[in-house]
Amino acid sequence: MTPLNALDLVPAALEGNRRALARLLTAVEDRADGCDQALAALFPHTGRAWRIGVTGAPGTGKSTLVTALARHYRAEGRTVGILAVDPTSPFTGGAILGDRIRMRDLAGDPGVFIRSLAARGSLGGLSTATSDLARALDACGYEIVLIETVGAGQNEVAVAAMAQTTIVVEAPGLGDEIQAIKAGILEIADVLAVNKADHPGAPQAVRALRTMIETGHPASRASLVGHHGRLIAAPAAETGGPLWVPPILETVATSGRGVAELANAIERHRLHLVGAGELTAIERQQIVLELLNRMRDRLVARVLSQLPDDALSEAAASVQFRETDPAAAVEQLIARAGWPDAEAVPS
Ligand SMILES: Nc1nc2c(ncn2[C@@H]2O[C@H](COP(=O)(O)OP(=O)(O)O)[C@@H](O)[C@H]2O)c(=O)[nH]1
Ligand SMILES: [Mg+2]
Repeated sequence: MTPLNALDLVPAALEGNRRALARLLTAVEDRADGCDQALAALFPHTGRAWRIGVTGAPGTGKSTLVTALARHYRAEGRTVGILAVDPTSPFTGGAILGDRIRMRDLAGDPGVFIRSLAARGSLGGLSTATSDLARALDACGYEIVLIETVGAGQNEVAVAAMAQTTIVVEAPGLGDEIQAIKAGILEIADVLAVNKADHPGAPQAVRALRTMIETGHPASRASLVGHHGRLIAAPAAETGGPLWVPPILETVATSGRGVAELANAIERHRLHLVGAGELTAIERQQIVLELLNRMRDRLVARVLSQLPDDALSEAAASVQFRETDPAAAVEQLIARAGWPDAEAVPS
């Protein structure tokens, strides 16, 4: 039953057929035949979902928090799509029993669609696949799309580039609280969740984060002003609207404590973006990044398709033995692929 064209699955998926959607997502992830046409057919139906990225170090409780948020939104009657970009995701089955039980009722809920992506595809493509899948869920009527990624390396930046609200999850008891906060992660946080707030180290983690926000957040550098003893953001020069200072919320994902407040912070952030007129600009910026990403993926695939299978490892060997430098090796690969004017390709 495999040789169906992905495009053939679109009408049923749009009508809410979960099996069709599941197969469609697999086809998209596998870049199967008809996948681009299917995505093109889905595209006019997108733009309604609110995409929430959830990122942070392994073990901070992202998957549990995503489950708790999904349950919260379901109680409000909203439909939820979940994308877990995490090979160790309990959504994939690698969970301990308690976590699996917590997720089981979600998995049986027709208003929830859960998909985990293997972080395979070493030649990039993961963020493209993720945004394609998020769009498919959006098109098929899921009002909230939660995207979980492990905050290790490029992932957290990629998730921020496809989410409208990015939650950075921290947890006490993972060693040095601040060490878990990598450079740049605060810049992408719209909301900070200190999860495992049942742990005695939670207040300390909150304090550490607050200090980092107050000293390091772009908003504070630009224009935080004292107001009734609290720091508030002065109007941003570019937009004329108020700057958003990421709130810090304590949560216990396993019990649901603080989850309503977290959802409330997400909603306030959404209203902020809409109210400040920033949504359009942010979306434009995200699309620019997406187009660049897709262009890179396409060009790399095109060059590789015009080279013999071992060309890349040959080039790597030549770099390894100091016969060629990496930049020159790339120029040679591009030229060997018969690229019209290899020299003109900017490095
Ligand atoms: N005590 C406590 N444990 C939690 C909490 N949230 C998650 N956990 C546990 O922490 C472990 C890792 O959670 P998981 O959601 O898989 O973390 P992830 O790697 O960030 O996705 C699991 O055993 C959870 O049950 C919490 O708020 N309090
Ligand atoms: Mg996880």
